[in-house]
Amino acid sequence: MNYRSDIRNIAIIAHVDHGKTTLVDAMLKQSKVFRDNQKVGELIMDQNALEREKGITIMAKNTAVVYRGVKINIIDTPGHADFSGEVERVISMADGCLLLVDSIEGPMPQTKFVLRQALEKGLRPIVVINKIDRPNSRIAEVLRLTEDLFLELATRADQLDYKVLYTSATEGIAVNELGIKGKDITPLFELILEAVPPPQIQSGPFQMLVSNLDYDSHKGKIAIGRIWRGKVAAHDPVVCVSADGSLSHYEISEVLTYLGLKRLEIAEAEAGDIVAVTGIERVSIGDTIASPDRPEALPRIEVGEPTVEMTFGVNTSPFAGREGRFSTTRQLRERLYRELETNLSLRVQDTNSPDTFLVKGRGELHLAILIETMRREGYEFEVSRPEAITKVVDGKLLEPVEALRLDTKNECVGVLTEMLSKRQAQLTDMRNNGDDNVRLEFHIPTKGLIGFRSAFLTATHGEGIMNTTFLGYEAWRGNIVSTRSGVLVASEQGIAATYGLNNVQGRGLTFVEPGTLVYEGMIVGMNSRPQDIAINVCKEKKKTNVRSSTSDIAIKLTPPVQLSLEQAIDFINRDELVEVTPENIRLRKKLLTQAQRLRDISFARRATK
Ligand SMILES: Nc1nc2c(ncn2[C@@H]2O[C@H](COP(=O)(O)OP(=O)(O)OP(=O)(O)O)[C@@H](O)[C@H]2O)c(=O)[nH]1
Ligand SMILES: [Mg+2]
Repeated sequence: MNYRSDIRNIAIIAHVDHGKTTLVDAMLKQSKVFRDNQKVGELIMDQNALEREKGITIMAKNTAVVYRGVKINIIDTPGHADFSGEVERVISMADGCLLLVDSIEGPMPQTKFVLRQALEKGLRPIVVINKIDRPNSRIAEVLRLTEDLFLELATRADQLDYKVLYTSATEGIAVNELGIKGKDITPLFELILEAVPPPQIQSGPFQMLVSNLDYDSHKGKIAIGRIWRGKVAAHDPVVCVSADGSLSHYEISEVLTYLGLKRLEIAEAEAGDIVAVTGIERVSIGDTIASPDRPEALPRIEVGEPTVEMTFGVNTSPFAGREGRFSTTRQLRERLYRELETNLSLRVQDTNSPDTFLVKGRGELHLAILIETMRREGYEFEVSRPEAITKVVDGKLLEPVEALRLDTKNECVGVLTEMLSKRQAQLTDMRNNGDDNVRLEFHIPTKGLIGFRSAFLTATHGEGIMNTTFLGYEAWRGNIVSTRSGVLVASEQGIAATYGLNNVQGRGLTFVEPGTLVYEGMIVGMNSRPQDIAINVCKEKKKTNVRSSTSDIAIKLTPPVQLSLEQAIDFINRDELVEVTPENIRLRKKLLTQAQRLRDISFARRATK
């Protein structure tokens, strides 16, 4: 077996927000891949609009820098548990990884998940304790906890023999030992060269595993992956081996290599490198591109199963077709199935109803990001409440169960444990981390987590931190009784008026402001009691001959509660939908008229569930 000493392939893995993308910034900036006057800002790799808005990485991405003549291929990954599929998808391209651990938070649930993945794939880890600039960092303890994690997860003795580095990604500083004053990120580059094994290469006919796809309006589909065997050059004939084993013949148009944020055309690339190739029209992630001489498939990428599902349907509200550019069944179906090419842990299924599709993902956020992306592209549609995906094994009904970790204040413990016991959670650990801070750990069925995030944020006044990790499937624990109160439903179509909304506010919270177009069956507020109430929000104050315009002005409405998309899908019950368009997010009853809802006998029964 030969090695390529001119390349290192590393993945950057960690729990959410521990500083992966910021560390990539530091590496890019120091490698001078930008022009001197180029303004690059922060979180350079998080280029997708939603990533920038939310400040999180959603998709794994490649970049590369050259240090002392060695090309370091870097893969930035997301840390949020809902995007774990992205980590699983790209991790096998690397030979080593930087496991980042926040110097205050220490190892968190997703740290464990990604380290396990990395060790299983045989990656050589380097531990990077990040954010050492933070005043109350507790580095010694974090190191000890990280060691415990390795002891728990390592399957071979040599995996315990990892190197440690200390960084401040925001300041662009890395040091090998604490107490040394660092000046730049050089020690990180040196350690990568020393501790990450150079890629092994096989000679022979070309073979590459496609781990990522991109699209360019001129070049068409771009297949990205690691070359495992042989060489590839522009105009080489190749074969693409797809999931069902079928072979299609193509000619490579271009071979591209990464440098900073750019992809540069090169004449030829060799085994061990991570490259992008164009010219393969029909290629999916997991396919092997190989020489026609030996078109053997590499093992396909395996990602974990989805745990949450919801339906996506054609918009059936009275306002359908008004706000979106794409609203037909065909357009919705094509878009959803197209998503499968890149979103590996997503599943899409047709249902009995031709206008409705079942979409399965790794969590509510995973699905919410897809909804938001489609809405921005101009799609309008309606989605149902997310449900945990159950399955039957040996005649037994099973459901997904997750570990839930909450960091909160002492005074919230009572409320939270009560809320969670109704959601069938079992307390597994409780620790006082000094002061007023408590860490609670639970095992909870996924169905009990649906709708919990917003309840948790309300209960902790937005200050608590919650994390979940998938544990596995366990026996079904029975239905959970919904504790959400009833809703206030518009009883007719029109424009919401101050007078009408004032009536609503007498009963609970409003979701719309005066001037909003509403339709019969649209949810305009939350009742403070368990029942749903239909209410005319378009009602104006009766005009009398006496001029009394001031009386209307005198009504002071409390500003409406504006639910974000994630809050909206978290909020609705089974007999409700969220209508999503590029311009609006509306909540509605599935059955729009009061008469229909009353007729639906099971409605009342379901609503109490
Ligand atoms: N003080 C300090 N803050 C840091 C450091 N590194 C990152 N941060 C901050 O931590 C936050 C999260 O950083 P990111 O780089 O987005 O974290 P990430 O690991 O890429 O997050 P995800 O991709 O969403 O999992 C940002 O506000 C950074 O500015 C550091 O060394 N010191
Ligand atoms: Mg990131």
